Amino acid sequence: MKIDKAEVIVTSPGRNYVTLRITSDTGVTGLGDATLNGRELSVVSYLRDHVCPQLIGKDASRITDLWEYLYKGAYWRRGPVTMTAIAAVDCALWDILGKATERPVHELLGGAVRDGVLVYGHASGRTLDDLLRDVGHYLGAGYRAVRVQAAIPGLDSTYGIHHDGTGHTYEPADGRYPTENVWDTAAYLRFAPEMMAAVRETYGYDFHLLHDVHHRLTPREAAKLGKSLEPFDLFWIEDATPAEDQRAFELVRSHTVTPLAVGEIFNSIWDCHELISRRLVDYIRCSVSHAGGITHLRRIFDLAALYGVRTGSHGAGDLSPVSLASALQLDIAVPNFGIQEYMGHLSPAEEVFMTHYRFEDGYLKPGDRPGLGVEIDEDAAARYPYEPRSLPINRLRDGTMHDW
Ligand code: GCO
Ligand code: MG
Repeated sequence: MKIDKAEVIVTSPGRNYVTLRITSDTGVTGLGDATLNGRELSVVSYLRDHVCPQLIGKDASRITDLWEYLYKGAYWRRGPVTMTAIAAVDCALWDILGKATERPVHELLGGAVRDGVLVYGHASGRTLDDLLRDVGHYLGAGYRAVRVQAAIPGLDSTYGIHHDGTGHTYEPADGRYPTENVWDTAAYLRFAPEMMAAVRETYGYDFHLLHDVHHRLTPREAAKLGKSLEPFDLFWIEDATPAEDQRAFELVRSHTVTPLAVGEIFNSIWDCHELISRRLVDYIRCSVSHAGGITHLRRIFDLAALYGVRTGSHGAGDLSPVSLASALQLDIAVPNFGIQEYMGHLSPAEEVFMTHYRFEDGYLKPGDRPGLGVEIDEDAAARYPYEPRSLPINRLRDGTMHDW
């Protein structure tokens, strides 16, 4: 079974998504998500100009060899653009193999080891009352795990708060410059325990509570946050410090037992092997579409399993339904699974991507369609052309650029 075609589809149904579609000479198609939020077109070029031409004529079922061919063959290893492109090829090839053998991908990975994938939803609010209402909405809908974020009193805007009640926090397509937010660590550190106390006082402890710090603290500040949140029994705090400094976690770890999660900006096992093998984190959160696809993410998860670190794949709405379908195939098949982020997708993404996973009682079920279980409608995709958007930036009150 040889690769006959490799095409890149760019579309913006609610937000921008880049999809790689590979077709075999036997007429089987496979999809891979190649979306890199805010830098989408760089991956489009990497694929169209460099990778797609090299795929033609290759054996579609030699997935690991093609992974190595693209990783070692480029000479320039790792990095988000390269690894997102390789991930898209990898997922598309798993999709083809699944369809060609009439098996869902998780069966090719060894089969399901659980009945459903525990997911967390995103609750947020401009005020504590709004946040509490939103948490109630998720619990009422059957979620067993909820991430909470609220606007910090005294700041004009805080990243991660819904604009429109959809659960999504995307940037409006209003020009080439990113939105600028102002950040104040002291105000945040005072507010975070108050927010968690309000959530636990209102809804109790019988669900998992998560929080994302978006890389904004120093190790000492992160340690202080972790300690102050211990009474509220969090499932994790995510991205407490800038993620590229793996040693930073030593200090955080030695001062708090609040579980730590990191990984959404990592793109290879080399970014996290020290964190994992030294047990400095509890959850590794790389995404299937930014960390080299199912083949490479499985290596990261297997390494994590050796050290008792569990998985918590990134699943924000800026990753397409193809990414979520791919993540679920892996989540259901790895023994050390922890949790999967689930934001869902903005309308009209459902016109473009036909998915078969379903939410039931706090879990996502990947379904048993052959392959990844997701298709794209190219005519629908063409109705939603690409719109340039940037992620926001963060400055301190005096104008200094701050960590994201
Ligand atoms: C998350 C992420 C998002 C990111 C986004 C960047 O945990 O869902 O932190 O909030 O900002 O995925 O592209
Ligand atoms: Mg995050």
